[in-house]
Amino acid sequence: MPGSSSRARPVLFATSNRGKLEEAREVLGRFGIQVEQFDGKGIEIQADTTGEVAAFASRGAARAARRPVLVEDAGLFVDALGGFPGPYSAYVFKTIGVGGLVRLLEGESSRAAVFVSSLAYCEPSGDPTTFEGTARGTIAERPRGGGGFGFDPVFVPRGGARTFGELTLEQKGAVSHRADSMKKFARWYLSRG
Ligand code: ITT
Repeated sequence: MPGSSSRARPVLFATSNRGKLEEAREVLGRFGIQVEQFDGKGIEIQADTTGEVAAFASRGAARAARRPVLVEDAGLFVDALGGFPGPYSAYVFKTIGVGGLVRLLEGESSRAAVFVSSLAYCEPSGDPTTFEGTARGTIAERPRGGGGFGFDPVFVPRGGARTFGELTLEQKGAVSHRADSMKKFARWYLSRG
């Protein structure tokens, strides 16, 4: 239950992405879990799944921090592109950007896509536990909204009309892939006592 319990010590979140950090704080804060940024995500391997990338990085980050850490690897999987960019989303965003992704979909009849968030929790001498969250939706014809980060201006979550970029932090936190994985983590974390 959100707010029913809390841990005194903040959880470290190893990320360099301010948007992810704000979203993690908003969602985990509802559970009474405080989040502190750790600037050392460590090695990001190349792998077919975001889960493998997050799990591997979390081991290195936990050992570097000497404290339990969270690492998230997220990606946008577009159906018409065979799941591309998926685990390569950060690279694709940096290179061709939102406009490039929209151009890749010109003439495609399907604009369906899914955002996946793989969140790995690891203690310095332990093995990672991974939580996965998803958000299904479609890629908009053109970018809309200045909120969020990354591909937010072109992702319309299922059941809505506005892009993630047009939503507030709280609105995105009600439906996003990151909120989904973070809530799964929070329930597990608090249930451990
Ligand atoms: P860290 O590795 O430091 O956490 P990052 O931005 O590099 O930050 P990822 O490696 O997980 O994060 O890359 C995921 C990319 O996918 C990210 O850069 C965005 O372009 C995109 N992405 C992931 N989640 C997103 C979201 O909620 N909204 C928009 N774009 C997102």
